[in-house]
Amino acid sequence: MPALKIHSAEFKASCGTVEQFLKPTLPEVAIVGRSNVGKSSTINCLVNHKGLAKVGKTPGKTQTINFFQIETSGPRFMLVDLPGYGFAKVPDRIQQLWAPLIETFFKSRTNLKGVIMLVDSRRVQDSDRDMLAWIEQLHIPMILVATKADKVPRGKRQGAIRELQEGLDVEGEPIFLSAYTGEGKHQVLSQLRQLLET
Ligand SMILES: Nc1nc2c(ncn2[C@@H]2O[C@H](COP(=O)(O)OP(=O)(O)OP(=O)(O)O)[C@@H](O)[C@H]2O)c(=O)[nH]1
Ligand SMILES: [Mg+2]
Repeated sequence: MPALKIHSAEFKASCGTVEQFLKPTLPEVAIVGRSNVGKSSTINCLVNHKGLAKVGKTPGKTQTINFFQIETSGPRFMLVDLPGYGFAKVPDRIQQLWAPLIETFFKSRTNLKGVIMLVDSRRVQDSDRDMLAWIEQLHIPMILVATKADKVPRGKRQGAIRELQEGLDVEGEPIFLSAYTGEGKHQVLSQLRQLLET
């Protein structure tokens, strides 16, 4: 399937509580993954807009649920940047605020078409496997993406794929994406189109 063409992206809302969630009017796709895995960078890469989602050197940069409205060659939709989970350096106090927020998001968004699940192409952790299993259990369609692909040389790709499959307990191959070089972007946009058109 040809890739989705993105025409524009616009920040709509930043929500720190469930009450602030936007009315579910458009189809939605959420970006999920550990803190610092590259969620915000991936959004900027997919929509060709460098400063749109705020990127951070330290984990825990995104602490609210951020909605971006995306105009495309196909359907208009909402791309949703979630706070990351499972990074030891983020204080428990903050993680305890995020977990219910993310859980309510998944359970209440009737218009959620799917999630783009991000894992670091160099290492998976138990929290990744838990999150993936939970999304599957909720029957939410998923695009699995391995981020920071520029850090894994071609010669090490097969090994990295096997490690990811074993660590996450999945059979399919993740799409290797680099927000820096754009590798894998076309594939993600193609799967995104499929997700939105089904
Ligand atoms: N090498 C490399 N670094 C990346 C890539 N994508 C993101 N990064 C870096 O990883 C760090 C985290 O990126 P973010 O996009 O803020 O990650 P996040 O998942 O949104 O993080 P939180 O909001 O804290 O959950 C930043 O220093 C980015 O520059 C990539 O494709 N390649
Ligand atoms: Mg972020």
